[in-house]
Amino acid sequence: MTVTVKTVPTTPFEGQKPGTSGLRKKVKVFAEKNYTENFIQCILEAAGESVINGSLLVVGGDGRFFLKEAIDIIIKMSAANGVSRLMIGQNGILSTPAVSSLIRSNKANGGIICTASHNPGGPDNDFGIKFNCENGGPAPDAFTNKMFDISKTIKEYKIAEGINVDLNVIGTNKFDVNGKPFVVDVIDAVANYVELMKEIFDFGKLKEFVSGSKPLKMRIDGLNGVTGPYVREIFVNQLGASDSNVVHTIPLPDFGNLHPDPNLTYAKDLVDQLSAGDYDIGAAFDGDGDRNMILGHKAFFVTPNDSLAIIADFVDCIPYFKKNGVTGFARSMPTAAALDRVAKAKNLEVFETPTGWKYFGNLMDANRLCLCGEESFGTGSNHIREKDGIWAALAWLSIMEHTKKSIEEISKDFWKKYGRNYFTRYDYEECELAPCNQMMTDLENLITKPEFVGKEFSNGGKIYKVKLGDNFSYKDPIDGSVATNQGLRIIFEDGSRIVMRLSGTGSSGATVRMYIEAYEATNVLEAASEMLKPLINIALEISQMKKYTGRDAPTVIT
Ligand code: VG1
Ligand code: CO
Repeated sequence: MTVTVKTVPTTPFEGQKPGTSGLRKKVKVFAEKNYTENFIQCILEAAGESVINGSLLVVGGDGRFFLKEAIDIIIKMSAANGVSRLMIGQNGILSTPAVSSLIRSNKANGGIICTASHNPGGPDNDFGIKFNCENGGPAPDAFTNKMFDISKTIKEYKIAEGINVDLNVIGTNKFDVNGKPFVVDVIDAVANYVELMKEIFDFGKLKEFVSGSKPLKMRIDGLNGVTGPYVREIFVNQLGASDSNVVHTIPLPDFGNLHPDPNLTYAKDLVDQLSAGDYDIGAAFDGDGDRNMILGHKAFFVTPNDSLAIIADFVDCIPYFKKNGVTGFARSMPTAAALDRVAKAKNLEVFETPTGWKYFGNLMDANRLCLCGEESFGTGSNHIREKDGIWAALAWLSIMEHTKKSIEEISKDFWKKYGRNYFTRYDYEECELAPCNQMMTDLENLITKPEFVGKEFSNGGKIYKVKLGDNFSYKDPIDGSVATNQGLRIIFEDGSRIVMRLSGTGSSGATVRMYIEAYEATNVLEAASEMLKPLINIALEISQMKKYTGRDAPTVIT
């Protein structure tokens, strides 16, 4: 059957600017006439030659509301814009790490991921779309800026309405679009990713550890996001865990009304279950499967900063790193510096990048970086070009198996060895945008004045002396590109830090993130909330948080 291509006139929408990780808006916005079509046209035009003539794109999403509609549009528009072949997960399901892996192992030209990640889903909540490049990683700033530019002048989009694919059925669908072949492969969503995990970790050892003579007390929580099928295949089918070890493993369009963000506030059920003391490890992942939270017995919380640093310390117990060697490490700027101490001990390079996984890609491609993470529950390696939740859980199982110790013991040993970077993050979600912008402007003006350096702040018997105040910018060591305005930093003489930035993943209003970090060489067993209280108070005072946000307290404390 020959399908014809239709050119549809359209007009620009305001604000189709991808943020930290793709474009995220309310479902109702994506569902507006031409809204999604415009954005897909921008992606395909920005990718240009690389996605036409003989090209392959991987397409999938986290199962949230509006996924099927969006994928239908992507199929029809890819065909119309000259893409040769699409590879789509069955039912449209693919986790973000799985897309990254599929792009790499199939040498695809890129991929389109339909997700708003950790943002809630359902008809009244969020949807999102992002483009990943041929290295499997999120499109860099230069690419997303190009997309945004196109979105401001777009006049038409192309669509082949006659193409319909049944995403329930695995198989190959062939079409003829104006005389050119167009193929859609609907594939098993988990197989490729599971194979990759089996190459990275020692599944034989892990199976014995998880389900051998003394089965591990483990609770893996998919939060009704995309990881469910991956969790079942890996932990139950491959590692022999029992059904009761895995929960919330069916991807639901509204995540069963859970907020699919694996932190202490939103993954409350996991925290409660672990608190009761029946499990030795708990792990949860976000909507699209790239974030993770790791808890030990009695809900002992491993901060993502420590998790990254501890994995770095034990990198040799993961076969992948033994085989491929260990190059450098990296963390995003707001992430606490525990990792830096491990890098120093191992005599390896460590990079400090802006927030967002896209900034790790070049370093990985240049083989300068093999392990990295963010304080926002993101951990991963150069096995793909996205952070990877299940990978992090398997890394922790490998460390537990190797050390024969509990998660709490492993963490405390680490602090004894390196000291502890106490860390907390306060999120003020969905505040009014204008006053938050004003707060950032005023704070930047204050902290970048020359006389700010050397100023002393005291609270709760502690005195902090300012060493540096700036707005973080980053020059990519590989391609020299510069990212400015990446967050306000106040760094004190003793290495303690206050960092403030506005989130780039919200779908409306402004979310303020305040990050607080203090290092203690020997006093490592205190409660973080107590240890950091003076610095938190100082941060609230300097920023005048309450005045600008109108909030007495944050929405989420990590
Ligand atoms: C947040 C996190 C950032 C992460 C990003 C995408 O961005 O802080 O570290 O890379 O989300 O993660 P922001 O701009 O809201 O602070 V995901 O799992 O939502 O793709
Ligand atoms: Co995510």
